[in-house]
Amino acid sequence: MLVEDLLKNNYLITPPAYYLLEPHYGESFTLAELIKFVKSKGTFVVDASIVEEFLREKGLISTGTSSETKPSEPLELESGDTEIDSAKEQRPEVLTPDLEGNELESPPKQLPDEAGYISTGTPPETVEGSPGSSEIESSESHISDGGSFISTGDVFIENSSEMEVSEGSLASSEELPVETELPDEDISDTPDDVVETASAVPVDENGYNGYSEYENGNGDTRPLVYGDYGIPITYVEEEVPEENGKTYSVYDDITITPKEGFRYRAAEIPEEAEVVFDVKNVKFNPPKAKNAAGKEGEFLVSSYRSLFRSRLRKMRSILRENPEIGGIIDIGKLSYVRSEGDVTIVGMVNDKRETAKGYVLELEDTTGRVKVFINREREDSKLVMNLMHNAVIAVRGRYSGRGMVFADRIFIPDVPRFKRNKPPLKEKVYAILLSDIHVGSRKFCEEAFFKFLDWLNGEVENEAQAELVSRIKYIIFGGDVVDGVGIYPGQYDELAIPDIFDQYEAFANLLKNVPRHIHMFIGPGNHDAARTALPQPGFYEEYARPLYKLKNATVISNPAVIRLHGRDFLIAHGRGIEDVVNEIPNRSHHRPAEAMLELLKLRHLAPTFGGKVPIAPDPEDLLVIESVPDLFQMGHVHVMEYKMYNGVFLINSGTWQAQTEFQKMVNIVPTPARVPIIDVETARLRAVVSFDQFCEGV
Ligand code: D5M
Ligand code: ZN
Ligand code: FE
Repeated sequence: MLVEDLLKNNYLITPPAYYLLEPHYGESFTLAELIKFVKSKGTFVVDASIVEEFLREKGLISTGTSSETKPSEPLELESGDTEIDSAKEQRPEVLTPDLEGNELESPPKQLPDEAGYISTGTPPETVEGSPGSSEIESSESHISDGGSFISTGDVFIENSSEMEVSEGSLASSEELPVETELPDEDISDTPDDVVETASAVPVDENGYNGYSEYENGNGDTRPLVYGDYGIPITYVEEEVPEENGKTYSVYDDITITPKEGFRYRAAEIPEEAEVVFDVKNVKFNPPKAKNAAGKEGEFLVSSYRSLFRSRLRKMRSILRENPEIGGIIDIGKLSYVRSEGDVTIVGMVNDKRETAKGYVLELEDTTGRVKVFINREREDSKLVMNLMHNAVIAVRGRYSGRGMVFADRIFIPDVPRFKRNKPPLKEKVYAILLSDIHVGSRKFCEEAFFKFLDWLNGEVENEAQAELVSRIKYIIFGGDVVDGVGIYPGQYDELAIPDIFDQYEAFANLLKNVPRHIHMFIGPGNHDAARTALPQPGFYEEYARPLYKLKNATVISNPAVIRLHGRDFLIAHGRGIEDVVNEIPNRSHHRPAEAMLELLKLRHLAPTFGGKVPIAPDPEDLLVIESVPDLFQMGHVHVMEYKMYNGVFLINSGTWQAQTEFQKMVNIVPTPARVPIIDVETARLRAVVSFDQFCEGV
């Protein structure tokens, strides 16, 4: 009711906010009051922090609640609410590389022409100008460099400029509902439970059952229903299900087989694939309660404590690989240090604050806490902006004796700059990276996915494409394979398949059409039937059984590391990106590869506790990027982008879901139906094949 009332007024509410507000709704505040308050905050997304403030102002909760639940909220460096930021944000411009110049920026997503879009059917051409395209060695003339885009089906090309689509969505986002005047009747308390009560109206002693008939003017008679307040309302007949009991397809009738005579080189190349890291395979030593009466809370505290220790231990050994970092001293032993000598400490960033002259950090290790000051004049102070809460860093400086270290150096874990020379492969073999398929959503790009399956089955348009398809041996799915149920308020109305079992059935039925010699690796995301907190061990078997039954698929955890022909692919769904966007200035959902780089440099997939991303109290921190991968894939933000950094290829794989109503409101402009193809030997992009012209107006 609260959700619908807000939606009617173009306001959104997050699930945590909903649970905070719901008990008070209709009793202690009115909808109008709430909307007025939210509007005064300049946003239309009702989130937990706004609700807490609102409830505090109304005296419904005591002050201090939020500081208890969010111990590590950024203080002065807080960059404000992401939702508002992204809502106001215009299309991102192409930023120039800010790193050591050995990185590669992918083309801006909405400019296919500049990116070297190859349209098939007409003679293929390569458009130069993809920044850093020289980074990717091209061995073929046309679908060569990292920026190549192959668009299939040129028929659709002329009238399907991506530009128009994105401009359209921008234009609509300019009329954000923030400015909308609220018509009075919208916020009046309408009896919206009328329909339910009407259907349950009992027959009274006069034989009156609340129903009468009315003529709708077309000669069509329908029962007239009186609601609670005697107000006549229209009786809406339930949809009559089709024969099989479903009004939707789960694709069980779709069979695509390889085109006759199509030769798959990949079928002849021996598979070399191994899941080298999977959360499911990690054996934990669960913490022991002191006695049989040990409370759940005791386990939790104890688990988080071991998680913290585990993170510190892992990060410390990563930091130790840096030859610049010498002997590390425990924070608890700082007071024994002779003053004025240099010390190096390693700790978790609990807090960061900007002061007039620089920054103050609070670092914690297992022995204690200390404040660290770094002057703005110091080169390394620039690193502070990009430090996320609960990341682990090393600091070198003088200990003042007053509980403060004056730092001259800050070391982030980072990735060393060296070439990882791997033996060449005898034969070219390719891997496709996908994520965020969202099967079951009305916005799932069904037709584009069918075309993709046709393509995999040899329905290609030229020799270059045939070469690509022929050598595809692996497909990796990085989560959100289905849209799920109950993920966000109002989702039900956007579902084509409202049943989670059927969503997995449908996805598996689609995957049955992937040629058998292609090995698929499928991991979960936040929309999947899986543990919501990170890491996610896999899909709940009960729900995703059809996936487990697929002959040529392996379910992986989120995160996981897959070794393909000796190259390590780190796969994670990517919720950590949300925290990056929240905490680091100038990072946005529109530029996921940049955000991924921040995580890679901090060597953690989701460092922040108590932020947007729930972290499970596992006794070991499995989200630390312990060894440097050759390729790092994430999804989640629905935008394809890639980048190179110190020998690691970072890529966000985009989505197969067109823009949802929710995304429209928060100005998330997806890049659906793109297929990035990775050359396994180099672990770099070989080509991007786009099916997006089949995904318009979904
Ligand atoms: O995420 C799709 C995109 O939507 C991604 O950019 C995150 C964003 N998203 C998802 N949920 C929220 C909420 N509650 N607030 C703000 N932004 C959100 P997906 O996981 O596919 O739904
Ligand atoms: Zn998604
Ligand atoms: Fe997601």
